[in-house]
Amino acid sequence: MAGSQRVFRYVLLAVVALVVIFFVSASSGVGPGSGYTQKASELLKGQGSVYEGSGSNSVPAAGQDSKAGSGSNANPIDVVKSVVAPQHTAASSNTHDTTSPNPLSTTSSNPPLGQTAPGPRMNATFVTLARNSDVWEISRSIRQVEDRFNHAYNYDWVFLNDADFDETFVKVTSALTSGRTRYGKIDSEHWGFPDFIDQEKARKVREDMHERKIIYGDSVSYRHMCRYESGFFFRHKLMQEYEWYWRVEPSIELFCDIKYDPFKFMADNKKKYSFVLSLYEYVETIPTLWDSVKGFMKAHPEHIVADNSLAFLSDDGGESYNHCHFWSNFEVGNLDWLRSPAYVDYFNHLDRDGGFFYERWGDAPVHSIAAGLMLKKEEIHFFNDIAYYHVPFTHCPTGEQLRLDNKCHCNPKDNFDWNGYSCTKRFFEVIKMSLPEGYEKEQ
Ligand SMILES: Nc1nc2c(ncn2[C@@H]2O[C@H](COP(=O)(O)OP(=O)(O)O)[C@@H](O)[C@H]2O)c(=O)[nH]1
Ligand SMILES: [Mg+2]
Repeated sequence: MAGSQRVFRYVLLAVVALVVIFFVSASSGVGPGSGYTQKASELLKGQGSVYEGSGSNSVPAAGQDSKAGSGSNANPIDVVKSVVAPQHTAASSNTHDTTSPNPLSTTSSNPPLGQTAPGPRMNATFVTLARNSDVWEISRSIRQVEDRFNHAYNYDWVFLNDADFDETFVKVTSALTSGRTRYGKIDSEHWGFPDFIDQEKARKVREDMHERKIIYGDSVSYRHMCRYESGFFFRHKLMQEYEWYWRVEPSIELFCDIKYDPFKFMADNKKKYSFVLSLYEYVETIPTLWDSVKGFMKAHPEHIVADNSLAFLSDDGGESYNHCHFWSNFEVGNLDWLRSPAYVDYFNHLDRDGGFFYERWGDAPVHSIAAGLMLKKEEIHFFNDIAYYHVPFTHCPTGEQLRLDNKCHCNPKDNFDWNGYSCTKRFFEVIKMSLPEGYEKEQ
């Protein structure tokens, strides 16, 4: 008992001694330890400036010169601040004006928003056919195209309409685009019934298709749109100066970064037409299209190229159409090809047969058949790395590494390519290319 009392007295004495030493050193401005206490209080002050967003030690915003802040000791404090930043309390978290750049962040190979990619640009433009009422749907598409690609390339964007674009459409779309925007009105001769069309016959067709519930079957404007996209958009005055186009429709999505220039890719690799999705056309809308095509092939055998991809379009050497087509709401293509005598003869032949109005021929099979017959196989390109959605189909690139490298956010299970209703597998067979690794898992 006496032993433990002695131990207690020693402990008490030690505590008293420590308290005395502490008071002596804390009350003195000089002497050992003062440097540490000063630094500690400065650090606290520094933290205060992060939390309160005020004071001479406030941190420069990201991108600004950190030397523009306070004194010469600003930088070491900045580092400490950024390290302590995760300890912010809820009450202080809404003062971000002094938040320092994250020292752990890494730079990406994709140019950050607002920075342009080096290198030459092609003579190319985006092109969109739209109504004023499409403004918010096309805005969504533009934002995606800009974020995923064009913020770094700043290509022009041509908007075409059968009516005048209104102020809102122009204001909103030009604010969203990084390149030059141009707005064109379509000539009435390119958007309307040609004089050789029997209006009464066309009206009866629409009534009949309405009754049979064929999608857009009763629509006049949809037919004008399909005919315009088939035969005229590339001849519009605003489009004349370009060699390449990329078609963009309202409400599409792009799921991956595009870290190179697809226009330049097309030019460098001698491509003329491209696609991301392919499928079978709704046969009720094109019952006599292939008859018209056969008539064209007979009238203009000089336009049919030797090394074509007829096998993509027909299973019997051209006797009948298998209804495979590239989905034309996405296209990157060559305008000079569309303006060539071969394509214009083809369009004129089809137009004369009247199927844009007596049936409901879509521009997708019209473009696809032209590409299949009048381009060499190797001039058609499948962009596996451009991930795309237009209701109701998704092209999500096959190949996990590709998706990770390009920051894709599509679910590979949604990929349509290897589905039985897609014609993309057939395209691979025709061009004798092996299917991308991992395709079996997506079937
Ligand atoms: N100016 C104009 N554009 C149209 C008209 N109808 C369709 N479009 C555009 O033509 C493209 C195809 O039309 P959309 O409604 O997307 O057809 P879908 O994709 O086949 O269902 C889109 O870019 C539309 O904005 C129209 O009457 N006038
Ligand atoms: Mg559409």
